[in-house]
Amino acid sequence: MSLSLLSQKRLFINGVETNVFAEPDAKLSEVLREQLNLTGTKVGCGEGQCGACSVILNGKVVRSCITKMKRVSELSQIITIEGVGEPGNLHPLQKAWALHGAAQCGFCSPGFIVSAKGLLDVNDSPTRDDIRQWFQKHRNACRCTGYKPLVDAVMAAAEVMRGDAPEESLEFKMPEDGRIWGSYYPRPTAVAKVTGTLDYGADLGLKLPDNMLHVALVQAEVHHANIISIDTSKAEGMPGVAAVLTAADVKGKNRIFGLVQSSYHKGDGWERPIINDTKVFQYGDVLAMVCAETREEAEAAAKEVHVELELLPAYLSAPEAMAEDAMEIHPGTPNVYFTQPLIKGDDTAPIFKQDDVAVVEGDFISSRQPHMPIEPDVAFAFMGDDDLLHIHSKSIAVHLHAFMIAEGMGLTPDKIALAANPMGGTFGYKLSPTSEALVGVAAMATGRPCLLRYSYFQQMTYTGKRSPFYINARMAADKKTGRLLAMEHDYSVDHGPYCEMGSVLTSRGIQFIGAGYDIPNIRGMGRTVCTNHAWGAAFRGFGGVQSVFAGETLIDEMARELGQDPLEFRYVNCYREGATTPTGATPDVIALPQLLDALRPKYKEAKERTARESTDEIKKGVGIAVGVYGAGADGVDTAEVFIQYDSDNGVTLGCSWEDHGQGADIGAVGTTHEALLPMGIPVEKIRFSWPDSAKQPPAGPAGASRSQVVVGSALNAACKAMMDALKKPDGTFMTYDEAVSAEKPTRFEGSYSSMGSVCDPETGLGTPFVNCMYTIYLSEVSVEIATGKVKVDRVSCVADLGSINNRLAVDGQIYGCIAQGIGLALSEDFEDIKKHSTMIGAGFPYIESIPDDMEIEYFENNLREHGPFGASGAGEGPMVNPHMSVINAIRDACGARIYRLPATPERVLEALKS
Ligand code: MCN
Ligand code: FES
Ligand code: FES
Repeated sequence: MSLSLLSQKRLFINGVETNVFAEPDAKLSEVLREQLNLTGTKVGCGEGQCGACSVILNGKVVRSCITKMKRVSELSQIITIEGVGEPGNLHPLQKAWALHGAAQCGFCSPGFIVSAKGLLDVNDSPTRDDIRQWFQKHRNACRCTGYKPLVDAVMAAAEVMRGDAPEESLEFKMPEDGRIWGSYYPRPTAVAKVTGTLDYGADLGLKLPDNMLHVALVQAEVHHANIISIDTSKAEGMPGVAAVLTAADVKGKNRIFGLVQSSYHKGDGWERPIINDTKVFQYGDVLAMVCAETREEAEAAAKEVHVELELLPAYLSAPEAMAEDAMEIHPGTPNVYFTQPLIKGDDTAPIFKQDDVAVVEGDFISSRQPHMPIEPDVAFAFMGDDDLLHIHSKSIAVHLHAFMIAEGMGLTPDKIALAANPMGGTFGYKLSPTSEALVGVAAMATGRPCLLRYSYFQQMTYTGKRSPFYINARMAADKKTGRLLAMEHDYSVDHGPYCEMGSVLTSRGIQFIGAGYDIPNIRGMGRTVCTNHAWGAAFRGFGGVQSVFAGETLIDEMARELGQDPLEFRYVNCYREGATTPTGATPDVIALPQLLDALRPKYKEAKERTARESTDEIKKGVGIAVGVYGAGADGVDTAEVFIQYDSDNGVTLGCSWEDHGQGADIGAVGTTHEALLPMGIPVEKIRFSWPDSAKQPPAGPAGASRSQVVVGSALNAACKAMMDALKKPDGTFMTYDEAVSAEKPTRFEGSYSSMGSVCDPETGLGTPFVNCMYTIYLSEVSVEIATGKVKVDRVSCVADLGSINNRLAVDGQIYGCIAQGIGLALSEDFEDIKKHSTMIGAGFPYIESIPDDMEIEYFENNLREHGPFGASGAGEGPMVNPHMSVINAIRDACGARIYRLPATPERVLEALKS
């Protein structure tokens, strides 16, 4: 047994003298969180790269995850978020954070607020640049907000603290008409987020009883292999070990269902093991799990599990896995397991041969963008006294996940209560089950609560990624009229080894390459390819991002080929009455001409500015990109919810709208408030509840930007049912007590189904989305010609997302998408496991790479027929094209055309040469 040597120190934590007993090498973050219960300090990367764990130590902002206790001297003064302010007594920074929508998922908020306090303690009048430099220096990273709202919040708080603005300027002012729809009402969870009192998964894990076991994974460090043997005997005898589990301990089929529905899909969808039994399919696959009393004991024992493997060839890209001599990764299923053709209009081959036709063509490779939420994956499970297996995780699809994992664990979905914890961002990776089945198996095998926290390395290497598309595409346009005539494409999707959502993703190519433009004739083919790189997961702008890369490059190049202005060429060809989408559908609204009209003056100004400021060393340019994306899942998309009338005449929302951080709380509360306006229920009495598959009916996943539209419509239906039942003859509504006395119901159900049709498997034609989001971005960039380094100077967005429920939420969605789009364009990747398995290594965009100069203009006159109060979605539409405005701006600045993402300095230099 290892000796634990402690040192005792007297510290002043948040002004209170506290005796702390800790090992000299213990991390300050762990002591604060695990010994002193100060869980407001969050741990993200655990490696000094995200600043989530920031505290003030003797007047200096430090990252507590890399601060060892031996460096914390006796009588040190430490300020954590708990010492900054608390609910009911908020610090101006915390008020400003809530008011400016600076807390989306909120996981980074305590660290940022503490860091900002550190700045204001030494500089009470910072400029925006001072603030940006401070956050850069202290490595405060945010994946949700695009940073601008954070700088706004610090500026506003500083003004109040200096006495230059009244304290009330940090309070939301209720609109006079009492409506919050369309307002900047701060989200209901904001106060908990900015005070660090919201418990995320790791915080809840600390609240589990003492008999809780920690799970450590034994994972493959190769990409493809046969499993020969696994020896657990030594690990089983290690201190604190309660169980070492292998595939043999999984009670059911030991597979996670990959949601295969179509007979056109080869393979049955049951390829993904919970614990791998016969083969390793990708780096990180789980070979065994150790459950032990402490995390350290579990990890120590996991190192002693011995695995014998027979290495197989690793196919780390679609072309490699498609090679003729490549073996089947899942024996019996070809590596190309799904194809989706598109046949629209006339045969395209003759059109491309005509003399009066201009043709542009390109080969594109998009990146394996990692999601990089600040909070790494975390889950726990326990057997409940209700005879259910309770699993708490970052699930954004609670009912779907129960269904996907149940059979593999030997259960039926109704025996699982899958709950979504407050979470620190997912951006779609959590549309896949990650650790749910693992903790479920561990709890079933040991009979004890089991907790699994991924390290950031595990987050990077063992969660899904954006699937790279390999696209060849060409477009033809009439040289005289400048009208698009035809398009052809052929693309392969590297979806990693597991098929979940692979076919849906592949269909996105036919739906969105060329979307936004009236292209009458198209021939295309997409295919899904099984490889041994990281499995493909949903990622914001799923398939749209890759499609727009090809589509908006060709559009831009075609404008040049025809000698036309890129904006005007788009204006001529974009959707108008009579146009059809790539899959032959009628656009839900005609939005793009209006957006381009609005952009034109900004574009002209930007062109003049970049021409004026460009030098031989630093070339400046302007890029435009059009984006269209569906709000809702393909075809018929359904949600069920209920509303409970509470005894204080408020309501509790029974909807499983999962909150990644996008704002399910304000989405559901804002929609319900608007729907129940005639009843006049105050917004504070409309209660969001955290999703749990055992407590709420299936509202469907918080994916596909569907929730505002589909779940919002179901909530609206429930509200109508409530008002119909409770309306009195005089037009007023019964109170709860009156309803009970009159034996009226107090629970009201609502459901909604959208009316799309999935694309035909043989022609690709169909109307998969009846409600779409439209955005156009304009970016200005500077390219350093000597190095190939690109800086984004300014971004404007014009957007038609229908009627807007909450402006703070939607502004935040767009700013966040801009930041992720810049990362996608310039730096982010997950190709090389060694290099790309940390935030910095994978090219995470910190504040210095995101411009402060961002503006958004909304157009709300196109009320959506299929959406509550005319709303469309907001989560993903704004993500499909910001990267392309940057890539097109690079081309405009210096002539370098990028065909492979990201546009690293090396690739820009290479493109400049060619
Ligand atoms: N909204 C609105 N008015 C509209 C449309 C939307 O106020 N007309 C608001 C909604 O109320 C909600 C937000 O905008 O607060 C996004 O709504 P919606 O587009 O319906 O998307 P979902 O709620 O279904 O959220 C999922 C979507 C997706 S698919 C990903 S991925 C994503 C995203 O949202 N991941 C996110 N945004 C994210 N934002 C954060 N901070 N973190 C993530 O992981
Ligand atoms: Fe400490 Fe990331 S810097 S958790
Ligand atoms: Fe910053 Fe989510 S709000 S990471």
